[in-house]
Amino acid sequence: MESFFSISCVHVFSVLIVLFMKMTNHIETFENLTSDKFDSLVEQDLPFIIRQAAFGSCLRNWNKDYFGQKIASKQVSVHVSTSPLLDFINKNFSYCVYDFIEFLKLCSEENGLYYYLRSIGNHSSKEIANLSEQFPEIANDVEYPEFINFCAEENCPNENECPNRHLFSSVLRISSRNLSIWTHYDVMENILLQIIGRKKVILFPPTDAPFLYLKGDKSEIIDLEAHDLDKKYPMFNNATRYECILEPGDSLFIPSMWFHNTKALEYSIGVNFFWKNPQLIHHYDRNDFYGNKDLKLATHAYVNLDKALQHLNKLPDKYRKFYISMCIAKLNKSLKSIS
Ligand code: AKG
Repeated sequence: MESFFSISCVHVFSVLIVLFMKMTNHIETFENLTSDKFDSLVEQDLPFIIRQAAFGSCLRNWNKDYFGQKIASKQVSVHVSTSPLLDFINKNFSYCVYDFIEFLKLCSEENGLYYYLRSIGNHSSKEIANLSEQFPEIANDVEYPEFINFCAEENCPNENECPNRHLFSSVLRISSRNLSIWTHYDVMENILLQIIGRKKVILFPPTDAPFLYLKGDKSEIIDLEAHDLDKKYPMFNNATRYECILEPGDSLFIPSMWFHNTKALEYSIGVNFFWKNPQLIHHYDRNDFYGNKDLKLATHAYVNLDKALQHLNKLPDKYRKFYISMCIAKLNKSLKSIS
């Protein structure tokens, strides 16, 4: 009986491991990158972790005492919620303004509320987040490793031909323990540098869009760890999950259009850097302050698609069904022609 019980346990355990391996894809980790290696990895369009790269003294100096000396009374606008699962679609948080040092205290203690700073421009949401502009006192603590190859010119006149990368934004992110950010995609590539605490990141490739119950760039599925997700979201089973845990000093390359969700396993401080794709310089929306507005041509396409559906919806069902299927066939043909 006892041996039957232990054999069954081993069996269940192996099935669970196999299921976990099937569901979660591996994210590769690299150290000592050269710029050629970094370029070739970025080209692959897969997330990857970089261990212990030279991101400057932030990795040694940043703590509460240091911030107390440098930016104690700087005012910051912060998301505050009674739920650790921030939900942008249903807005289960409010924005509150604190002195930086007061915010750090609240954010790092367990007090029944969850806090999240995503730094923004000085003039509310009409400016791009940039550490040098909003946090000049600590900005030099963050350096960019050479392999990223950021352009040294602040306002490079020739962004679409220049061989270097062009920084779009540098964003300070501070979260309470257990706080998670809604699943979303960004139109720009970025590196998420983890400085204090551990953070879990779950990603899905762009091809998973049909399985993620999207509203714009955000998924309706808020708790990715819930056990009964398939009841409410049956198509989510088809998604291909990539998952990793970032330790302090690790950074993660997040390709553009990859869905991602982060959960701070501990009180957490990080910075991320978005950069522009030279081929898309003229396609970005000028009012995009977050790196997540759809490309202008895609927005036009959505508007026209809505118009097309409005036209077809005026027809009787039989004809509407026929013409919508014709449109889908056209879209599928176009999709198949992309390698
Ligand atoms: C991003 O890097 O685009 C994120 O959404 C990161 C969110 C976070 O870790 O706070």
